[in-house]
Amino acid sequence: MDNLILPTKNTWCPGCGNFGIQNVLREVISQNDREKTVLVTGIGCHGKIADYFNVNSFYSLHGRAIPSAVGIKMGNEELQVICSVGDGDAYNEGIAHLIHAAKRNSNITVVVHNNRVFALTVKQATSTSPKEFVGSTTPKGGVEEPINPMDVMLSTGASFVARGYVGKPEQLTRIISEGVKHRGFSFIEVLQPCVAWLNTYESYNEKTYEMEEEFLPLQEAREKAREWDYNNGGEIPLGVFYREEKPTIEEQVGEVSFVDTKEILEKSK
Ligand SMILES: Cc1ncc(C[n+]2csc(CCOP(=O)(O)OP(=O)(O)O)c2C)c(N)n1
Ligand code: SF4
Ligand SMILES: [Mg+2]
Repeated sequence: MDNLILPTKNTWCPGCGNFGIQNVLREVISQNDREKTVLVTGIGCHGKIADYFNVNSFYSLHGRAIPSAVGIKMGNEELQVICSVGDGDAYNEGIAHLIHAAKRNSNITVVVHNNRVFALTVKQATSTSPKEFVGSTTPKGGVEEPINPMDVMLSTGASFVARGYVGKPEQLTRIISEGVKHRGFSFIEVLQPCVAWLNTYESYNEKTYEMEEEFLPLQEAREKAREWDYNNGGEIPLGVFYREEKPTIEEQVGEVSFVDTKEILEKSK
C-alpha cells in the first residue's frame, strides 16, 4: 500500500471524471519523491482532491492556485509543485495567472480538470462550455463562443502543452509524468466529464484520438490545437502538442531572500 489516499469521506458523484485524475496522480506521485511533492488546488469539485491525498497540499482561493504554486516553487526550488485546477478556476477567475505563469516559464505542473462547467456551484457556464450550454446562468442557452486554452497556452509561452482524457488513463499517466519531469511550465488539460451537469463520456469516447507525434513544432502545434473548437466540432487530439527547453523564471531570478518583517517592525519602533 502506498498510503497515498486518505480515509476521508469522498463526496464526488459516482462516475465523476475526477476519480480518473486522482488515480493517475496517485500513480505519478508514487513514482516521485513524495516528501518533496506539493499539491496546490483551486476551489471546486476538483479542489477536493487535496482532501483525499495524503501529501503536502495547499488549498488555495478560487482562481489563485497558480500564483500560490509559483510562490511555493520560487521559495523552494527543490519542491515538485503540481497544481490541480478547474476550468472555471484557471480559464475564468484565474486566467491572468495562468497566462503569466506560462509567460514566466515557472517550473510547475498545471493539471486542469476541464469539465467545462462551474460544477460545485451547480452548473454555470465557463470559458470552455459549449456555446449553447444550458446552465443556471444561461437558462436559454449561451451566446458566447468558448475559448481554446491550448492555443492560448501555445501563444503565451508555455514550454510543455498537452491534453489527455480520463477515459484513456495509460496515456494520461504518461503525459502527466512527462509534464512533471519537464523543466519549465507544464500545462496539461484533462478532459474530465462531469456526470451531473455535462456528461461528455460518450462524445469523448467517440471523438478523442491519440496523436502519433511525440510533439510538434510550434506552428503545427497551434494548428493541431485548433482541430477541436470546444463546440464539439471535429476530432479531439490527445497527447503532447508542444515542448521546448528554455530558462525558467526560478533559474533566472536566483535565490529568493525573504524580508524579515520582525526586524523591520523592531527598527520602526
Ligand atoms: C473568488 C471566488 N469566486 C467564486 C467562488 C464560488 N465558487 C466556488 S467553487 C466555484 C466553481 C468552480 O468551478 P471550477 O473551477 O470549474 O471547478 P469544478 O467545481 O468544476 O471542479 C465557484 C464559482 C469562490 N469560492 N471564490
Ligand atoms: S458535480 Fe460533476 S464534477 Fe462535481 S463531483 Fe459531481 S460529477 Fe464530479
Ligand atoms: Mg469545472
